Amino acid sequence: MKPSKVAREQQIAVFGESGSGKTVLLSSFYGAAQQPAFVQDSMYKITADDTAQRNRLHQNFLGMRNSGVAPESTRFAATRYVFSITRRPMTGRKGKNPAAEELRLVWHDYPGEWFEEDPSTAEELVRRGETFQTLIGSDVAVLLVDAQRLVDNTGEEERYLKALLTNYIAHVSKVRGELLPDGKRLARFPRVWLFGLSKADLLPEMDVTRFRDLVVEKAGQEMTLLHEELSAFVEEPEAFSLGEDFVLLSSAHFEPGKIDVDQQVGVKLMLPIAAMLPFSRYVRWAGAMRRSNKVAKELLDRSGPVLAFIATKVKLPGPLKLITVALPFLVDPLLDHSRDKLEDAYNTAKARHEFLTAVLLGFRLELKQAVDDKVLIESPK
Ligand SMILES: Nc1nc2c(ncn2[C@@H]2O[C@H](COP(=O)(O)OP(=O)(O)OP(=O)(O)O)[C@@H](O)[C@H]2O)c(=O)[nH]1
Ligand SMILES: [Mg+2]
Repeated sequence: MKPSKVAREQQIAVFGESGSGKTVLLSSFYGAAQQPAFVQDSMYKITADDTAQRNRLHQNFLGMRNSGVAPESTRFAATRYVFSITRRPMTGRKGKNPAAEELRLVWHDYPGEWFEEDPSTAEELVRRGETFQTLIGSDVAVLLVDAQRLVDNTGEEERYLKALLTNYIAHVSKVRGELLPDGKRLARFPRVWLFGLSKADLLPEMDVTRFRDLVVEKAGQEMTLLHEELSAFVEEPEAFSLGEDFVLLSSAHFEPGKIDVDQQVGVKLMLPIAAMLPFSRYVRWAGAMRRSNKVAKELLDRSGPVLAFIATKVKLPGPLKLITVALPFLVDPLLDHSRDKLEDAYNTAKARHEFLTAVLLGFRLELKQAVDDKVLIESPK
């Protein structure tokens, strides 16, 4: 049995001030996936469902690569991008309904301006609330920290970091009034919030541990406040993490007049982060809750089908009788096994052309690799 369509759709929301690199990140993510090198190596292809978006993203990417021109600022335009991740057509293989194996990624690009300027009218305030509402389906949110601003504030990084987080806090608190007028909390809300260092190429010495230490040291208090502000949206706020996961992101290497899009850091991780990173945590959180708990059920509905699917497919040894029915006996099929075992399972799935299994296991392996490469910190909790 394959995970349902809902379980195969993952959403990610990216927050960052104007100019922090959101559009370039999205364009690089998409453009790189259209490059021959990616297309040849990869089992899957990534396509933007909407034709206009598809063309715009690809154009942005080509403009950077060929002419050294970055895309224009996208003021006030909150946009939702939908990508299909599908099996690449392989010669000699037929049958199989490809749609049944598709994964979808929804990427929410949240306007940076909104963190900096108050809404000028009541309608504008409502619109911001509504846009925020569309993000609620996301499992993961990334808050960008702009390396350029850190460079500009060398030696007094706290000035930028405190101001940035204070902006996020103020914004979120306003939106909450709009979104939860009666104060009722949500079962469904992004529960995993990562910090991403955008333009990481500007700070080549900075590995992800140093990035985390910098944010915690310089803006720890604001981080706690933001945690309180955001976790107040959700039912069962103990199933919520902010500031436990960190990632380095660089969309390209920027030089005067030239943009080298082949030099990326972390961009490819956006898909595994959206599609895999939250699941193991959901299982752990759900396991700590009462069996009848509504949120536990919600968390397992999100993660269970995908993990159970992998577990049954890869036949990893060990106590793998899984999920949904037996909350106290939950086992995470991915974390409890060594990398070698996962790699074996991945290679087997690949050799057997088990597309979805191979892709999902591949995501897990990419995350592990990124942790080893000091590009990603994944919360141990
Ligand atoms: N060095 C470096 N510069 C970058 C990178 N990504 C973006 N930039 C620079 O940052 C500028 C702004 O990036 P955008 O992606 O347009 O910023 P944005 O977050 O979409 O901004 P708004 O649309 O105004 O919200 C770009 O024009 C580039 O000059 C990166 O990975 N490395
Ligand atoms: Mg933009």
